[in-house]
Amino acid sequence: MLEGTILKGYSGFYYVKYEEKTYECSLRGKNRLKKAKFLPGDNVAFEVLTDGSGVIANILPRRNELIRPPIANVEQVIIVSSLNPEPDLWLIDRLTILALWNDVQPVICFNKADQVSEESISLYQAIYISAQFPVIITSTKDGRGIDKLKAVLKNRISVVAGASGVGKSSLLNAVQPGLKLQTGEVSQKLKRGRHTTRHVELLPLSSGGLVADTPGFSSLNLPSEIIREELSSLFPDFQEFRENCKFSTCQHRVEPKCSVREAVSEGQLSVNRYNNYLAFLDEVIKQERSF
Ligand SMILES: Nc1nc2c(ncn2[C@@H]2O[C@H](COP(=O)(O)OP(=O)(O)OP(=O)(O)O)[C@@H](O)[C@H]2O)c(=O)[nH]1
Ligand SMILES: [Mg+2]
Ligand SMILES: [Zn+2]
Repeated sequence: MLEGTILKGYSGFYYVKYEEKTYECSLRGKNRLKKAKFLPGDNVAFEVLTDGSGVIANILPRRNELIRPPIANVEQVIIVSSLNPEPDLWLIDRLTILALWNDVQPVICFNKADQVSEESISLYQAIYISAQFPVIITSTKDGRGIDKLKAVLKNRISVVAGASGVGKSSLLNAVQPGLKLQTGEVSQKLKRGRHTTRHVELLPLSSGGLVADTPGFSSLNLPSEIIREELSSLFPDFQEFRENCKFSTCQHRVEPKCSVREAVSEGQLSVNRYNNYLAFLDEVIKQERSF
């Protein structure tokens, strides 16, 4: 019996990577009867038959399970924004919350660095470094940051996320040219045209690691299970200040002796991050009421 990782499921088969090989596996017996739902990223024990194909015997416990994209055991999400047009900090902050909620490490990637000045790069970089996230500055045109991205992806299971057109697929192609992911015009046209089936798939990188490209999106809901008292725990930069708020249930909005608000007014926390926090808090409260 071997232990491998599912890269994708496709018309009844699962493609399972074990070391440098990918095995086409089927389900037999109880797994097929149960219609067990296996996801890319799942670790499975499988048996190799004489014809070289495999049979999945069982699934190993999951660390987590994302819904969009449906992938298991994701360790980090590369949140890609373009520097030109300006990055959407609202979307970045939402994605970091979703990631942390699912026990996934967010990595912030600002792409298209070839199109803006060093000053504006440092501005955005500073916000997210002080928010305590790893930040990578990239350009697929002049190649900067690609090695850094490659190093971050190495030996981990990652998902690349962000708005449409920010360069997600281009970045993965730059990390590994053999991937030949569709980018730019073609990608746009296909999306608007007839229904395109998009199979979720983990791509093996030759430097080690698995990564999933995702189509861009424009809207994104916060997890409906978050309650208002929990939201600020998904802002790592608030952590050291939260601990000093007078009330342990402080929501850092109007409460007296709130260290988070003090930190914002003293410039120790980003006003932008704080304002997004307040807007997300309203949203979380509305969601709570609708249950
Ligand atoms: N100037 C510049 N253009 C880039 C860079 N990276 C990507 N692009 C361009 O941006 C456009 C969109 O790139 P894609 O890689 O398709 O973007 P995407 O995020 O995968 O988009 P979706 O698949 O629609 O979500 C293409 O025309 C790329 O050539 C970059 O670093 N600098
Ligand atoms: Mg793409
Ligand atoms: Zn507070």
